[in-house]
Amino acid sequence: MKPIRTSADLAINGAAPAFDELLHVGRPSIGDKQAFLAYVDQIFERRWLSNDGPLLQEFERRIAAHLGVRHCVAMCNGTIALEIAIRALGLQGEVIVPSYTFVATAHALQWQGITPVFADIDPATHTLDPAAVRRMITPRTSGIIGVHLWGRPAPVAALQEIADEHGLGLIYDAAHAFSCSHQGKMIGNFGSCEVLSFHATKFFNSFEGGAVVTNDDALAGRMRLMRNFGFSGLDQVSHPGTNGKMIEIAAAMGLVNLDAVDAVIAANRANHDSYRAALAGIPGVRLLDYDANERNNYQYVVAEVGPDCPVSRDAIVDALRAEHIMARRYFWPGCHRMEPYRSLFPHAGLVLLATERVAAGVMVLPTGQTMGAEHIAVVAQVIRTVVAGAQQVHGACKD
Ligand code: T4K
Repeated sequence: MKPIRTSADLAINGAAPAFDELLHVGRPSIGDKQAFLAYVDQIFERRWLSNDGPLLQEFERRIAAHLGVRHCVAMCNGTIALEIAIRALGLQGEVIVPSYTFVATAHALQWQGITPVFADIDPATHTLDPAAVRRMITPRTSGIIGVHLWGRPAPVAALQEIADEHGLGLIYDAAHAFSCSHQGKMIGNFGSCEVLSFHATKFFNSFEGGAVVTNDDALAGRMRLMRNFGFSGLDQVSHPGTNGKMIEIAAAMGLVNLDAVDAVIAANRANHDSYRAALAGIPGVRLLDYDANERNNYQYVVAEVGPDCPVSRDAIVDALRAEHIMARRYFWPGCHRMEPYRSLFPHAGLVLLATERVAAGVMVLPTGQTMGAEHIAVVAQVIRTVVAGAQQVHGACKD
């Protein structure tokens, strides 16, 4: 590994990159390959590839048990799971969501002719600000979708209070929050239902996949019908539906990765600790923390570059990428600045001040099973060197 002492050692200034291979945010964490291949043998022997197969059923049972929730309805991905949850709850008109989230949260509404109304976030937590949610309620509002961003819980008690007061549906997008808890209760048990993503880049993956988990028997029943075209018998269709089914090979990957959950958490947690130590003292760069009293998956290493940093977030990200460290600017610039929302609501930014500020300062750094303390020391050293270089320039300008 090249030594990085001064700005001249940085790839952005012409030196060789620190890493030969790209270090990605979202490199999949994977369980035991042999166990997966044994499941593949079973799938081939049974010739049962999809539609409520035995592995799918086992997967759903184990996810529900892991979360302590009555029902897990597994789906082909988290976006379809969101769409089905929204439809099964009968949401319509306007639904309040954060803009500071992956665009799928908003698209799942817009795709179904429902208007996503963006409410601002609390800049300290990056999740919905309940006071902002209240301000966005209109006679057309039918629901709220809270997002447990980065695996950190949305303000569930305050959102439930608002939903009850106004008779609104309440769903959580828990795409980031599998295997996390809030006040000792597993995420998956809040609101009417919660939506999980098992995409390759997630803490826990089934290649692609997702699920809705709920304690509501009737809601679960409706969603099971909806994910399979509404079929309730061989020739019997009793509900409108779509194709949201999870296939057996995905369930197999999920089962294998479920056995690895604690090992992945341990790796992510060690990486998070390494980042905290390595980034300490860099002016204007702050690592978002997890509540040590809760169960966390530590999947996202979120660093905020504040106004007290002498260099911009984008300049740091450019320098990291030149070293082959593929830091991400999740979820910049906010859904409200993406199409179609930018055209539909050109002035949304006026009420999304915290969203805009947070989105402009966040960079997400690589973690997971393929990263270790030695990689993290280099990532931090690049950031430290970029910031120190900018400090020197600022100092020289003042003199
Ligand atoms: N709600 C929230 C809050 C979400 O974050 C998401 C998804 C959803 C809902 C919807 O759930 P799904 O329908 O996806 O189940 C990604 C993912 O596509 C998306 O699943 C995820 N959130 C979002 C945060 O990130 P990209 O465009 O950044 O991912 P992608 O595919 O470019 O992967 C990122 C990097 O990871 C790659 O540059 C390389 C690495 N990678 C990726 C894949 C797929 C690998 O090393 N191996 C791989 O197999 O959006």
